[in-house]
Parts: sequence; structure tokens; C-alpha cells
Amino acid sequence: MNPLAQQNPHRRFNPLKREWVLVSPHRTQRPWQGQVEKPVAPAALTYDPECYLCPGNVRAGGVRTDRYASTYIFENDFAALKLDAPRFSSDEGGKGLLVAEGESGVCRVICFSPRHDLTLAKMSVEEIRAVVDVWDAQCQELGAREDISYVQVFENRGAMMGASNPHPHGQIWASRSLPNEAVAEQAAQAEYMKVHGCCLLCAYREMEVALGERVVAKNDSFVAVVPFWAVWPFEVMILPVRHVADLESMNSAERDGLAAMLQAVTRTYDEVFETPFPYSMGLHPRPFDREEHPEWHFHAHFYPPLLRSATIRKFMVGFELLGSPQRDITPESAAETLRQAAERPGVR
Ligand code: H2U
Ligand code: ZN
Repeated sequence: MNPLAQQNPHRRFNPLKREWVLVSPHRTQRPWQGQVEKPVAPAALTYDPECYLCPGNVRAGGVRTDRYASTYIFENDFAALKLDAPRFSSDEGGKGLLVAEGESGVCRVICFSPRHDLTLAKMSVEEIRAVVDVWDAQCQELGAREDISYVQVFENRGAMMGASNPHPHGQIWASRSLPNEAVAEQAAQAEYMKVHGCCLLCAYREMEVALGERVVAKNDSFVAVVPFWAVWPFEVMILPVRHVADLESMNSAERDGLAAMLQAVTRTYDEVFETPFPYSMGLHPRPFDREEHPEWHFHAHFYPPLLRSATIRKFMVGFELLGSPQRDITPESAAETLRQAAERPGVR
């Protein structure tokens, strides 16, 4: 790392989104008298009769959840997307200012475990592997549809990130059009491959492993780093070692490797402030738009909001909202904090 960058304000380029982030390392000592969140008590019951997602219970929409024993998938009772939504496109006034398009798709919920009190961090690698396999089956099933171009798998974890229920669960939103993030990442990866003749994230992963300063965890098939261009204080990206575009292309050992890496990252997070660490995480497989995507390198993003303790979060406000994202602690120092947390007995 350039020593000037460790002490001085600078901006860093995110080649995956082709955006800049402002880094202000000299500012980490500034006082804080703002909002403090209440710590969240972890869920204690293995079965909660009031929980919409526990086996055998009736959900908010009136449907009963099966008595499932491992993972469980159901159509979201309050889906944001519908398969039968009408197709239309309009440009009121013809000036490209009031443009709308009909959008269709599918929203599903996936319960990771029948146990109400678990989280990915508390599940075994075998149990997380079952979740990985369901994600893959969902991507294959939904991605094969003519009217689907992207399958976005994600998890909102913790009330701070808007999760509606502590029961371990995630969501799958599959849509006719490519969401913004996929559009940006696809264009950037395709352009990089055209100009440099190699994969952006393969080249990036090699450099990060060689440098080591932003690496948080490694196994035979996956690497976790705080990206050079991270926006959130403890943001992490998980990258496969092999150039694979989706879960389907991963062999059994790689799927186990992904499960182990998800466990390592979530356990490490929970150690940082000795609290169940909130985050939004999601998978970025290739688009399922029937095009070849040689440029696309599968990856997962973790975006956690916590900054300084279990109760002090980063806000994306002011300059972040109106100018560019900004961070104080450097990605290198966040990676060091995460590596130290990963050494604690709770993780290993
Ligand atoms: P979170 O990932 O933000 O917790 O959202 C859970 C989803 O579960 C949410 O989209 C759905 C909500 O619509 N849900 C049901 O489909 N049925 C229910 O009974 C409760 C929640
Ligand atoms: Zn539950």
C-alpha cells in the first residue's frame, strides 16, 4: 500500500462498478455523539410458535409452512415481482424523462434451517452446503426460464438491515431484466477482458493473495478480502480461486469450500464486536440471459453497516448520498481487525 494513502485523504477506484470511493484515514479519531443503536439479544428458542418461518407454523399470508427438516423454499407471500405482470414500455411525452417498463419475476424465501436460534455462523459446513445446493438449484430452475435474466440470491441479517425475523433465512428475487448492480458489473468485467485479455477478478484475486494485506480468510477454493475499494467499514468479497461464473460450474469440493468460507466470514463478523453482526450479503453469478459470459467471475458481497461497536453504525448520508461513498478506517486496517477476530476461539 502506498504509505501516503495510509495517512492522507485519497480516492480509490472500484473497477467492478467503475466508481470512486473517498477514503479519509486521518479522520478515524473524530468524536461521536450521535445515534447509538440498542444491542440486539440473539434469538434463544429453537422453535418459536409465533415465528412465520418455523416448521409447521402458519405464515402471515395464511399458508402453512411444511414441517421441514433441512432447508425450505416458498414463494414470498408479499412478492415484489410477479410472473404474470403485464409487459409494457412507455415514454410519456417522448422526451425520455418519464420512462417506465413492465417488470416481471419471482420472489422466494429460503429458510436455511428449521432451527429458529441458528444463523449461518452457528450452522455446520454440511448444513451450509445444503443451503449452497438449494441456491444452485434455484438459480438453475429460475435461470432456465425465458422470462428471467437474473437470479439475485441475498440475505438481510439483523434488524439493523431490515430483516423481518431472526429465523435464519434469505431471499431469491429473479427478474426479467438485469438489476443495476449486475448491469454495472457485467459491463465493467466485459470491458476489462476486452482491454486486458484476462478476467478482472482473476487478476484482482491474484494480486490480493500476493499482497496479503486485505485478505481475511483463504481455503483451497475461495478467498475472502476487504476489497481495495470497499465502501462499508467491514465489507468483504468472497472470490472463487478458479474462474467460474456460477454455482452450477462449481464441483463438490468447491461448494464445500464456499460453505466453509461463508461460515468463516460470518463467524469472524460475530467476533468483531462480540455481537451478532448485521449485514446484507448476496451472490453475484453471471446473468442468466442466454448469452455467453466468459468475462464473469462468480463472487459474493457482504455489506455490514457496523462501524465502531455493536451499536454504532455507518450512515450513508451527506456526501455519500450526494457525492461519492466515503470511509474513514482503511480497508487494510479493517482487514487486520477481521484477521485478529478470526484468530479468536469462537471462529476456529
Ligand atoms: P427479510 O429477508 O427482510 O427478513 O424478508 C423476509 C421476507 O419474507 C419478506 O420479503 C416474506 C416477506 O415478504 N414473508 C413471507 O413471505 N411470509 C411470511 O409469513 C412472513 C414474511
Ligand atoms: Zn422460526
